[in-house]
Amino acid sequence: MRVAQLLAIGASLRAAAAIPVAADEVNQKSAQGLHLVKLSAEEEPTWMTFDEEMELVQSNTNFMDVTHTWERTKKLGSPKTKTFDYPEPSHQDVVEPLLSEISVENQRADLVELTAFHNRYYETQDGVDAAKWIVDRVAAIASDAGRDDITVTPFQHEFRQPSTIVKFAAADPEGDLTILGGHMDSINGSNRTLGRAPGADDDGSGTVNLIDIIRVLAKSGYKPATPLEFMFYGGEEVGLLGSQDIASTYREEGKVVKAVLQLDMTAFPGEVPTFSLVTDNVSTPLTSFVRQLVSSYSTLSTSDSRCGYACSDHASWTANGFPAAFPFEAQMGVVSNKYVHTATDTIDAEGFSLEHSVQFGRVGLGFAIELTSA
Ligand SMILES: *[C@@H]1O[C@H](CO)[C@@H](O)[C@H](O)[C@H]1NC(C)=O
Ligand SMILES: *[C@@H]1O[C@H](CO)[C@@H](O)[C@H](O)[C@H]1NC(C)=O
Ligand SMILES: CC(=O)N[C@H]1CO[C@H](CO)[C@@H](O)[C@@H]1O
Repeated sequence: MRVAQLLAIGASLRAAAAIPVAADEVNQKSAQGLHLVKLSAEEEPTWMTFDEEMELVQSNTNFMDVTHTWERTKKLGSPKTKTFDYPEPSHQDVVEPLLSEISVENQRADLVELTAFHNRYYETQDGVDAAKWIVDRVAAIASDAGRDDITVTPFQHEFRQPSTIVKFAAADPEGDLTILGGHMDSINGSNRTLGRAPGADDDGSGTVNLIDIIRVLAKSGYKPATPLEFMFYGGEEVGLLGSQDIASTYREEGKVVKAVLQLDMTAFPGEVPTFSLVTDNVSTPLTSFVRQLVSSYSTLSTSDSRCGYACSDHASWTANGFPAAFPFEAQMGVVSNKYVHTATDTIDAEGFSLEHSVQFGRVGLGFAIELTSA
């Protein structure tokens, strides 16, 4: 995740961004190693070298790298945003007995293994191995639970690190889709390829929330009435690459997605813990629904945050017309995890709390069950 902070570099690059991108330009320029980078919802994207793009990462400037999605989404035109009614939480009888199964111990065990990879950068072997670790871990969970109705599939991109998609087969396979996701890559802001980037909070925390929710659902024998998918995105830190590719693909395929939950950084609460809900570039009805889930299934109160353009993968879904919500570990701008994108974003970092993160697992479990139960 990247914190919204438009510093000087962002502003200077914006000025050059006015010329519309021509059709052949994308192939030509990307063959020369340039990247097409979008810095706001309104403006045309601009071409940059990879080093220039990475200066954006270092200065905490939000962007989407649209090199491989610009032409595709342009062909699709403006997305037709479909609206959905989200019912009040009403499956407490199913959710509540499972809440205590969402556990600090399981999340810690997974996180110890996940953060042991030197980094999870989108173009390193470690980044590829970490994606494989997720596939293997979830496949083992499904197999231990005797669940051949749960499938685990790598989603290959234009870069080395695949995303992973986990699908629970539904009683009604044609039903509208519910998605929970987070990014599995990490980055060391100053030494991207070789530097240590444990990414415990960003976004090991969201990643192990998802694995834990899958584990609890699988073990409990829960079978969704409507389709349920979990996504572990690759390449988020370098411009939301994995989630853009998947969200564009789902739009191309005409999939109907009724809800997307993004979990990116859930373990750094600050002194007064809250469950903070991002209110910009999200679906307002879905966010209201998540607010109800927080009061039903967590012990925290909510606060609101604004996160700006393209700060995490929910923005890829929003840009493609799909309703997304993004709860965050703390109020943005009030509390910030200063270890993010460094070698010290570890489980042992001062202020890191899996007890806090578990609250997001509980709400995520409620989200999955409430939206996919008959
Ligand atoms: C990047 O990290 C590696 C591994 O720790 C180290 O050997 C290398 O010198 C670092 N490079 C820079 C430019 O700091
Ligand atoms: C990046 O990685 C190097 C080598 O592991 C480490 O020394 C350095 O502190 C890291 N950079 C940050 C910003 O943590
Ligand atoms: C696509 C979109 O809605 N982008 C908006 C996200 O939120 C910021 C404000 O925080 C706006 O400036 C963007 O236009």
